[in-house]
Amino acid sequence: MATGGGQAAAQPGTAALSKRIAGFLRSNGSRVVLHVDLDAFYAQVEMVRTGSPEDQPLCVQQWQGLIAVNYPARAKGIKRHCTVQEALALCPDIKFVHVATYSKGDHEARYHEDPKYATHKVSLKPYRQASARIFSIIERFVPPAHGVVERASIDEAYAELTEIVNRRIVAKFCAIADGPNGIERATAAWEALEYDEDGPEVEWGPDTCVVGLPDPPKTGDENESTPPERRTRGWQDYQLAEAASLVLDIRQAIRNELGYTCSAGIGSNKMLAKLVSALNKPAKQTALRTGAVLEFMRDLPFTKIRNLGGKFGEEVEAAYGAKNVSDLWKYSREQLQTRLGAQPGSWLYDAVRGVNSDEVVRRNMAQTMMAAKSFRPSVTSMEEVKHWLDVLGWEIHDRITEDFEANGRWAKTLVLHLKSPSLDKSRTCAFPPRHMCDGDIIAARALEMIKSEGEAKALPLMRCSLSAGGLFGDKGNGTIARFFGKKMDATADSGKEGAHVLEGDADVGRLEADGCEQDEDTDNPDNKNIATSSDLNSTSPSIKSFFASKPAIAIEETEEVPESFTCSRCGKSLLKSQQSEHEDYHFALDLSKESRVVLGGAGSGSGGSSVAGVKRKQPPGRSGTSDKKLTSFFKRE
Ligand code: TTP
Ligand code: CA
Ligand code: CA
Repeated sequence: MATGGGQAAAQPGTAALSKRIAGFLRSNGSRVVLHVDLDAFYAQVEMVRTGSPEDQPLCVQQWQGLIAVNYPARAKGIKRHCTVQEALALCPDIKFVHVATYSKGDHEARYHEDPKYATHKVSLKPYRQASARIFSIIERFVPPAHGVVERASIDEAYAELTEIVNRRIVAKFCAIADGPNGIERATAAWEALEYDEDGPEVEWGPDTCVVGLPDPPKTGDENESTPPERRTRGWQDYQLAEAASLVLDIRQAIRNELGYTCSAGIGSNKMLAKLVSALNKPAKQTALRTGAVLEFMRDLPFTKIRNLGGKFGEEVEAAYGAKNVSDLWKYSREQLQTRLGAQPGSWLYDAVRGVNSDEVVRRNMAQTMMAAKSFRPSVTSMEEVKHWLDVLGWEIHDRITEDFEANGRWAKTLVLHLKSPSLDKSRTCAFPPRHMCDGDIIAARALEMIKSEGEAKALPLMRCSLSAGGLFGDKGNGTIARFFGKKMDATADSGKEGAHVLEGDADVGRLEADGCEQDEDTDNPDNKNIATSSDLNSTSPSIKSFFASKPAIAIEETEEVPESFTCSRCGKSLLKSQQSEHEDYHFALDLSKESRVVLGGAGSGSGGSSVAGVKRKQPPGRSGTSDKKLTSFFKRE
């Protein structure tokens, strides 16, 4: 049974005790945030689906590239950028699983024997479905009444755990109140901790790695007592340890119910949780005690911090000749602000001290879905065009049906985009009503639009996409939710990573490099990386309206593209190499929007983010108008 909020026993006097403990934790504790990331995600989905033994090296293949490598294969030296041949040389008994694809006549994606780039189209549906199941488990433990789950990518989530953790602590003491003289005993137990100046002692369990403490003993003896060097003191540690036990439950549920392992980071904000979640991959969880934050960050290259990996990080490096986080400690907030601008300077001052007030945000569902294919070489006959309309039509149908089952909504518009030497144009028509819709009908409508544009102009066709738009109404209580027997949140069961795309959409291309077939983003012909999409959900026509609502989760269908990434904020599909810069852009945008000073996240109510136990009010410089530097970020985009 998932224990989201914890139940206070209904004993007389417990209400007052609950209130007292909750109030104490609010003012003496800190915020607790979780970051979860699945280990070798696509590879695990294929391991479970194919019943592959845990120690069998396995790679997920997309054409000739590897997009996911499981840990046994990594142990043999195989990496994501290896070719199939290189992987075979390193590990002759490696198992390859090609991602599911659509071929002509397929009404849904299948695991084809020998899919070809020229005739098939990648589908990430199995991973979206696995993702939805994982998220529904996390949400069971973090119900919306007391926490927030933010889907950060297809295999990553943040969760605001502060209130849930505090409720669990309250529940623990109130449980003592059961029985004769219960309330006296519960109050005494609480006061013994509350009045202890050093704070409560915390024993870190064997399942949690704690930054700065020795690794847990590997004896596997559950009854063994916690070694003294794995005991600490303090209220923030107490909360983190409580969170660690909850996170262990979540990870075990994912493992037991679905068969997947994941890694997790637990800290006092999103930035820190994410920084530590990959420290002990795979299948481990890591906690960062607030008292250990500065020591942990001291020698960290500052570019590891979110938003400092790209252009902004380069500017900081150029301005200060800094490499590590601690190189930036000697500058005052004002100095950083003078050089970098009021908001970026202030943000940086906080970030290098582990202070970050980003909220965990529940994201809206996508309102548009796109299936796209780029052609290298271009398609030269209408026969071939029809083949692809058929494939794209059935893909859209498959996904829209899946979405209907989960969310009870149906598209209103069908948008066709064509790119040829003489055409770069979108046309829109009504989406076929649900009771008379299938992939052939969608393809036929698309063909009509091409005909009305003029077939000759469409050829040679370089790229073609179909989008289903106007997906309004987040019900979130559809059949998939019922199937799993759980209350699923509307934002989470779309099964996709994202959603609103600003005008952009992704591209598919291909290029042979080093014997490895790769796709190339056609917007970046010089880039050797593969970039494709397939599936973006687009909606908002402008940045403004996009940010007026909470951004939906970006869709991950980076179809045929090992080295692409899809922005979880806006759904744009970009080259991996552009990721940092793109995140800078959102960062800048966020800063300019940040007129509110929201700290502590959902439920913490503490009014300040904290590190090392020191509560901080945000400086006035955090809010305000964008300055020149920010304007330049926007221009870059
Ligand atoms: P990641 O979380 O980056 O990687 P991973 O889950 O495979 O491995 P790790 O244990 O290190 O977290 O990506 C999640 C999935 O996204 C990955 O399994 C496959 C897909 N992906 C791509 O298709 N192309 C890419 O370039 C990357 C980075 C990921
Ligand atoms: Ca992962
Ligand atoms: Ca990830």
